[in-house]
Parts: sequence; structure tokens; C-alpha cells
Amino acid sequence: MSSEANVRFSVQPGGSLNGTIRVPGDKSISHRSIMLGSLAEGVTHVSGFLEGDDALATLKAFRAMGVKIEGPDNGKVVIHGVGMHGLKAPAGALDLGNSGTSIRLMAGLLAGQGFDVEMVGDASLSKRPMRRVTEPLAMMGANIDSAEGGTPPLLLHGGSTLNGIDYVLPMASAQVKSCVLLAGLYGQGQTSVTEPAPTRDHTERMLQGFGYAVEREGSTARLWGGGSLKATDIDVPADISSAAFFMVGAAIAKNSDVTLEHVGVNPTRTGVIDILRLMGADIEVSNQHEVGGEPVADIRIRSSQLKGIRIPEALVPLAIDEFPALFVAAACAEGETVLTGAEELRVKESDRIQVMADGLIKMGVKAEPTPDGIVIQGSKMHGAEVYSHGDHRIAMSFAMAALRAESEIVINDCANVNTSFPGFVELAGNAGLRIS
Ligand code: SPQ
Repeated sequence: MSSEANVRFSVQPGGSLNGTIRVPGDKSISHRSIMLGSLAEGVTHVSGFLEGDDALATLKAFRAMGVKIEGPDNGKVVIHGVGMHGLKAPAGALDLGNSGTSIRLMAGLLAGQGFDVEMVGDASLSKRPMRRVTEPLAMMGANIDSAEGGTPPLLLHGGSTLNGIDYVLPMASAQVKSCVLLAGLYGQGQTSVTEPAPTRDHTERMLQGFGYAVEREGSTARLWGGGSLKATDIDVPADISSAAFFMVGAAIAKNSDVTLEHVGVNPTRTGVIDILRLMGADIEVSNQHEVGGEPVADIRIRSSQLKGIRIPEALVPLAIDEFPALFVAAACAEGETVLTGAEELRVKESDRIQVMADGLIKMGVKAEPTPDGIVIQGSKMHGAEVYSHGDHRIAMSFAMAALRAESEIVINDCANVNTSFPGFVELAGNAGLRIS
């Protein structure tokens, strides 16, 4: 779970990506399956679960609160739900590793429990902002201490009575939206969240899948506290955020043709497809169908000459985790790509604007960070030694850049690729990336 050992990727230049690939399960949906399955009445069967460190941190945390969870075994997890009031005080602090989703969603779920709980994380998580969740939770009546600066550890004092609130999100964040809605399950009366732009809606969909009514009215999601969840079966689709590395890789590398199977294509997550298409990528989406309330499809992508674009701001929250990979696409495109309205990228596992700019500049690309985005001029890329700063998405993005680099790319600090994409090196290597 930590990035202490310096795992380095060495990626030789050139090559192409080909084949039919199934990337691991969706991280956002995997987290939520454990959380809601644990609080449901009855037994929930999950398949396609992401066996990555982040989702496993959530799984272990619920085990530590007395939930019997079998697996994961080949993506299969069986959760013996304890009901809304069945969690028990854990023996010690819950270690959520690198996972912002775990700590922020669990802050909401645990704020209304009858016991105290402390949540800690690794060096990266311990720097990430938590006031965005502790402030609305305090408005609901929760009693939470954080470190100075509003960062983890979080200490939640049990026994608070929560009241429903109508909360207008100050930023487009699915984690904050989910946190408030999950606290609202324990709140008195109604809780609503209004978002400035659509963000991933897996929490709302999955609550409905567990039989909990969530009303949607424009940009507002609303629920009433005091209900219960009924166990259900969940088929986790492949993660579009993991598929995105292969989409960018196949788009930029000559003679590539990749089909990504059974990918989640929830419209709140497909900004990467729209942005790559605007850049001129050749993408086909087929075999669309719905699995357990989430749309899935196969995505085929072939090499093409990309062109620089001004990225529409409305697409930013719909592609928020795919920007490190999209910056690599921009570096390989003809002309200039301009991103604005993406200041949230600065508070992810790393400052994704600065860290990507630093690496691209080392590779000879003109990349100029701005407070809320970046301007990238497409150009040739030479090899370089770059640093991921323990950020899984940075590491995998630079790995794909090697497909178009003129010499070797060495990427430091790649252990956290396991947080979201266990098996990346093998899968990418089999598809044609010259990675070791
Ligand atoms: O869990 P974590 O560390 O926050 O993961 C990231 C990622 O890149 O894997 C963000 F760094 O994904 C978030 C995403 O950016 C997962 C998420 C969710 O499951 O609700 C929502 C997004 O975060 P936010 O802050 O925009 O709500």
C-alpha cells in the first residue's frame, strides 16, 4: 500500500498496441460495492471487483468494523451485510493508504455511527484536502477532528445526531457529493446535494440498485434518511480510467488497433472518449448494454494523427482522472492543446498539472502549467528519467508516452500503480508496450 520501495518502470521507445484487452474493474464502483454491501441486509455478491490496493483498503476497513467479507477471489467478493446499524467499532485506526475515495466517502458513512473511528492514510493522502467533506458534515451535526490544515488523519466522534441538509457543492466533486449523500442515509429528514457540473453518479445509481430511493432533479440529488439497503448482485465493469491509457497509447502509436472489452461507459465518465474524438482519434463504441444499472460497451481505438484542441470545460469533470494520459496525447498531437477549468487536478494523488508538466518538459515538450490547467505544444519527445511522485496515473501515462519517444523512458516511484491497476506491466507488455 505504500510507495516506499522505488519501483521503476523502464520503457523502450516505439512499438504499437494491439489486441483485445479487459482492464481491471472500476475503482469507484468497487469501493461503493463494499460500502453499500456492508450496510445492506442480506448477502451481496460482487464480480469483477478491482483487486487493487485502494479498493482493498476499503474492504479491509469494513472487515475491521465487523463485516464478514469473503474474497476477493478472481474478482469475486461475497459481503455479508450487517444492516445500517450493524457496524462495530474497529480495534484501531483504519488505514486507507493512498485512497481519497475511501476516506471521503467513509467520512460520510461513519459520521453518524455510535462509535469513534480514526482514519489515516499514506504520505500522499495525508496531504489531501478534507475540509471539503468535514465542513458539510459539521453542518449536519457531525463532530470530526482533522490535522492542522484540514488534512488526515480524521477522528470521527461517534454518537452525533445528524440532520439532513441542502448542500450546494463549491466544486464539482463526486467524492464530496457521495460523502454528503451517504451521511444523509443517517440524517433526520431529507438531504440534497446540488452540483455545479455533472460528476460521476455511481453512488446514486448503486443506492437505487440496493433499493434506496434517490430523487434526481436537474443538478440536485436528494434522499431521505432512515431507510434500509437490500443486498443485491453487482457486476463491476472494467474501469474506463484504466482503459484510457490504452486508448491514448493506441491513438498515438503507429499500426495500433486495440479493443477494450466490457468498459463502464457511464456518461459521467466518458469525457475521455469525447476529448480524444475532438482531437481526431478513431474510436468505435459498440455492444452497448446495461449491467446492474451501469452502461458498459466495447471500445475500439486505432492509430490516428491527433490535433491539438481547446478542451471544452464542460468535459473536465467527466474526464478528471484521464488528464495525465490526455496530456501525453496532446504532446503527440499537431498544434496546441489548451486545458482550463481543471484546478482540481492540483489536489489529486499528486499535483497532476505540475508533475506532468515537469516530466513532459524533461522529454523536450513545451508544456506550460497555468493555475487551472496547462498549454501543451505537440512536438517530438525524447527519452528521459521522470518522476511519478507516487501517483499511479502519472506513472502509467509516461509509460504510454514511450510509444512515441525517441529513446528510453525511465519512470520512478511506480509502486502505486497497484492502487488502481494491478497487472498493468504484464497487460501493457502483452499488448506491445516495451515495458519492464
Ligand atoms: O480515490 P482517489 O485517490 O481520490 O482517486 C482518484 C484517481 O485518480 O484514482 C483521484 F485522484 O479518483 C477519484 C476522482 O478523481 C475517484 C472519485 C470517486 O470514486 O468518487 C471521484 C473523483 O474525485 P473528486 O475529488 O473529483 O470527487
